[in-house]
Amino acid sequence: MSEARVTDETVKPAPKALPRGPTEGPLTPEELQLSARNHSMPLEALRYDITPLGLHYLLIHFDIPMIEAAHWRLAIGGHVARPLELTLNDIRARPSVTLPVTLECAGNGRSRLFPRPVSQPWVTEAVGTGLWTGTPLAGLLAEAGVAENAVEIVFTGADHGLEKGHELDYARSLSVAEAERPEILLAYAMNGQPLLPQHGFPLRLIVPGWYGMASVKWLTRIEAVTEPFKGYYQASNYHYRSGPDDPGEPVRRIRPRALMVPPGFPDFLTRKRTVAAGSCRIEGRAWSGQAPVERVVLGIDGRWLEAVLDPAPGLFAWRRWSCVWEAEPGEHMLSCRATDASGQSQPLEQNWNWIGVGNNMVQAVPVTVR
Ligand SMILES: Nc1nc2c(c(=O)[nH]1)N[C@H]1C(S)=C(S)[C@@H](COP(=O)(O)O)O[C@H]1N2
Ligand SMILES: [Mo]
Repeated sequence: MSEARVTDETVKPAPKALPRGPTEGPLTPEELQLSARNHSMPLEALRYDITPLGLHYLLIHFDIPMIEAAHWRLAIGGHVARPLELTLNDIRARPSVTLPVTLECAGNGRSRLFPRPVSQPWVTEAVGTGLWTGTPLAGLLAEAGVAENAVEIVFTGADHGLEKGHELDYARSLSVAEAERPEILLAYAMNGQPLLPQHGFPLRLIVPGWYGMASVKWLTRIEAVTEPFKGYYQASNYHYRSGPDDPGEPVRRIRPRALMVPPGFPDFLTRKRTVAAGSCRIEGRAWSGQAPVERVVLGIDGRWLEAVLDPAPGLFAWRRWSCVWEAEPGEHMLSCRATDASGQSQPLEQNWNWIGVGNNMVQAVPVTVR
């Protein structure tokens, strides 16, 4: 057998170095590589209350770890009275809860920012609603006995890699009070099936209401700590920063957003929509991690119509909305805008920040009516 040879034809250097900060330039090869690995939810899947397996978005920083359930253990330790080591069967034998939860990546909307922070270049569809089954974290924390002086609980995944020169495991923390909220799950099933490898098999955290980074996948360790956790994804990444030197505010709960099922049919390359003239029902979903969505309006060339909201399938899941549009021939711009019970609404202009998180600017969908 001849030895494989690496030649100039097979390996080409990247055309230029990755820009260090936001860019006004075209998409880089690194962004293309990330977006091919981490897919979004095709917007036509907004038709489902529960996103079918395989259509939910994915965000994986490093590699998907391959874990065999038989050899896997969850360690619960640190400042606890009774450290635990549990098998998947131990966790499955505990009280279980099934909850529809809308997850959204904090970077959703990033590629619509100008200048564009160079990272996973989401457009608007890094969202999905899973029906998650697991055991409430609070029960296990009570069993382990979190020490009085513990301030946070740290969750560590089995995946490992480099970020800006730091070598690390993916890990995030929650304050003890937040971790004890009853809806926080250690989930082993999604839509009635064991977790798929890419969604965190065999066990992941689900933190309803928070942007996706909090819901640590491939969990291996849960630790009570007496000092605030300073891990990269907690202390350095996931902050709303105005520039590289601004420490910023941590990213937590999901800001309100409404999206529509793209009306009519698309052009293959541009995705531009064509709709038949006449009564056209526009529908979509709206969610917020801060308070229930109370209102959605559909914008037609800057004129706003009130949409009808269906009941939400759960406290932490998106709501369907719909509205009838009398479509007249010509070129139109449709948009939709959600407002939640805390009074927060979506901005009409970009929500710019250094790493491109929390950009919930309203969606704009150009449509040709004929
Ligand atoms: N261990 C681990 N957990 C993780 C991540 C990761 O890369 N590693 N990505 C986080 C981010 S940023 C998001 S948005 C969600 C995505 O979850 P999903 O891929 O199941 O949709 O997982 C979170 N949990
Ligand atoms: Mo994310």
